[in-house]
Amino acid sequence: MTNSIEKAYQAAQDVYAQYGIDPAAALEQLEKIAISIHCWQGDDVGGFETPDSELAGGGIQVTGNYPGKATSHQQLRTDLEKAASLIPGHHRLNLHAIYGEFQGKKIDRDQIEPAHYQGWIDWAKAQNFKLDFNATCFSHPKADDGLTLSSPNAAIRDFWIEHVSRARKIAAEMGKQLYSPAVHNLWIPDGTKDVPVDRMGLRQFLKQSLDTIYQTRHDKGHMKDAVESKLFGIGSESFVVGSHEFYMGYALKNDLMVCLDTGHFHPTELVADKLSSTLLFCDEVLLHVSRPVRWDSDHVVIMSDEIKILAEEIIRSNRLDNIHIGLDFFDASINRIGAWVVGTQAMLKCLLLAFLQPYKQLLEAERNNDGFTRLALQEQGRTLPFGSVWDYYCHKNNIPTGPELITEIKNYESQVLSKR
Ligand code: RNT
Ligand code: ZN
Repeated sequence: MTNSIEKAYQAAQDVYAQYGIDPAAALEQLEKIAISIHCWQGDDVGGFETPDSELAGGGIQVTGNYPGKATSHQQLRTDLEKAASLIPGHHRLNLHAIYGEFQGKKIDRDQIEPAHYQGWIDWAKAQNFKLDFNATCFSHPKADDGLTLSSPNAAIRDFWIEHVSRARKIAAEMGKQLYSPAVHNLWIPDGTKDVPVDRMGLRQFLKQSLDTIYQTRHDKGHMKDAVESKLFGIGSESFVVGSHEFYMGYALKNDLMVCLDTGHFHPTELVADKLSSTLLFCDEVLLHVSRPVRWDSDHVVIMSDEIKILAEEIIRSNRLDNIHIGLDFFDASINRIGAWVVGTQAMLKCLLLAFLQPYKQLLEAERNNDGFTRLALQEQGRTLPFGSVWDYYCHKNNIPTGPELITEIKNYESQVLSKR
């Protein structure tokens, strides 16, 4: 097996050499990219506030009840370690506030402290992970009527302002201790099922709440802020307060990042196409890579055309350091470790595929107005032996490929997950 992977890699190197592409250099570049892996695929966005916390309300939904989900910090960490061992490279872990360690106490969201996340920071240090963080403005009685930071009720708004402010502080503490700024992303579920009367009023409330929250600035060496828009959600079909225009405007005026989630736009819009425009006006951007199937369904990321084009745009922008690649999918209907591994590998594979395109020649053809050569090269790029380079990368990192990878995940299922 080893031998055949190496042989295939050598053959691939010869093919790529015809285009002046060096697969070894592509792998070196890929190795430098850290993906922010979301913890919430491991337990269906439930969190551990109470022993039986589960995703509730909030305009998002997880479907499926495949056995073996993590129900404690220990289980989630063990699962993450397993998943990470099957993903080449060094990556980040993205946590939500509901994953704090509350020691069985009822700590409401407006009471969270850095201490509740120290266990994660220590674990991250030991695992060589950097952390990112999110306030959790859903699955809570004070979010039940669908409005949080935009609620006309001042007490509700204040509660969530306090929560988000604390979450940002926690993110700063994570970044400080781990020597890498934590991205704090804010997504709120606010919206209405039916057509609202006062859109402007709700957006004004949201703006006012954000002004209070972002008045406090943290050291950018410790944390960076992002705000995430949405198009519609379950229960917010007719109107979403935090629309794209709302947050684009807010982020530009207040020096924040926008978070572009691939599931949060009209089905024919491509986030890939938004990246170059956004980067011309914003220093940095956060991506939530997901797979919407007809709606914001958060399916496991695969090598779809959309993500391939996104990866090309990421690389061709020449702004890799300014693009934070986060994953945001959750499927409860299949092995959850498998979902993490397949989804994260798919993102990495799309990036590798992008690094392996004959970019120089493509650009030259485009500049020369040689549409045929551009088209032909684009088509050839699709079938170059990229799989051999990926397999070699995994092999070099002692990660099984092909049927062996599936067996490895199934073994973990029978030895660990099925005993839960
Ligand atoms: C929801 C947003 C948000 C969440 C996570 C759990 O539509 O995409 O990013 O999925 O915060
Ligand atoms: Zn998202």
